[in-house]
Amino acid sequence: MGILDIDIVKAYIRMCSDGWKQGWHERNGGNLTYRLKKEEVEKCRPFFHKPGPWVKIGVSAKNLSGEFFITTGSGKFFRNVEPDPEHSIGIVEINESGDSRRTVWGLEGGASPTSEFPSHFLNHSVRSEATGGACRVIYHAHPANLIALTYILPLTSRDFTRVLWKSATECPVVFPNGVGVVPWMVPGGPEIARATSRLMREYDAVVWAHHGLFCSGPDFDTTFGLMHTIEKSAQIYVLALSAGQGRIRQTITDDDLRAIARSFGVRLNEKFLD
Ligand code: 2HA
Ligand code: ZN
Repeated sequence: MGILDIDIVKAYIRMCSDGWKQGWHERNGGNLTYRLKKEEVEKCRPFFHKPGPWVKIGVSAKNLSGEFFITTGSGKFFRNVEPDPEHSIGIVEINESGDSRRTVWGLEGGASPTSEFPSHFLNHSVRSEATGGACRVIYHAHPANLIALTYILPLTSRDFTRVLWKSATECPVVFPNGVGVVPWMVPGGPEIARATSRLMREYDAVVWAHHGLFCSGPDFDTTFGLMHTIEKSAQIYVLALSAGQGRIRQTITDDDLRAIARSFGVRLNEKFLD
């Protein structure tokens, strides 16, 4: 029995492999963090090593003080997570003031947590607050069709939400609040982290223009499913535009969206409906 036999660690690794198989993680593209439950920390603790030094995150969140996260490593490849977890992922602990982290397992060979750790951290903070502590997963990927849309649609939450809701019938049920859109920004620092987390207060998915998508959720299935659903919807829209040479003959109407919401018992974000 080792740490790699613990269910939550196995589930984390499986999600990395699933994302790789979807083609969303070229080279070192994308990153995944999971906020461990107390009982999961206790299961993993016997395998922790002497903690590394405290390192400032660059942003802070009081509500994450003392939490533990599984994280992918900076510069590490999703493709390598399953064959080489010890070098590709790790577990970090957050300090009392919620502004520093230290490695307690993995990230061997001197690796650091993902370069997008500031964005993951602030997103965990706001999503945890917005969901009464239910949110545990933040997932960033580079799905090609969704990224392609950021070259042809206006970069607004309204434009993206409406196109995605109307490109696959289940979409309004899966993300009834819609999606946020962050304009192009330099990745990897506190600025894009703050811009993303402001939108994550309202949406559980946020597009990064010309870059990728951030999704949040309570567990791996829901969060992976959200990424998958949004990318599939984007793919259908791209296929329809391509096959129709830019002309959409018919689509799901706003009244159709309202009918789906009524039937499935979800509340759609009204500001996106005409
Ligand atoms: O880790 O995806 O946004 C590589 C990235 C940065
Ligand atoms: Zn990225």
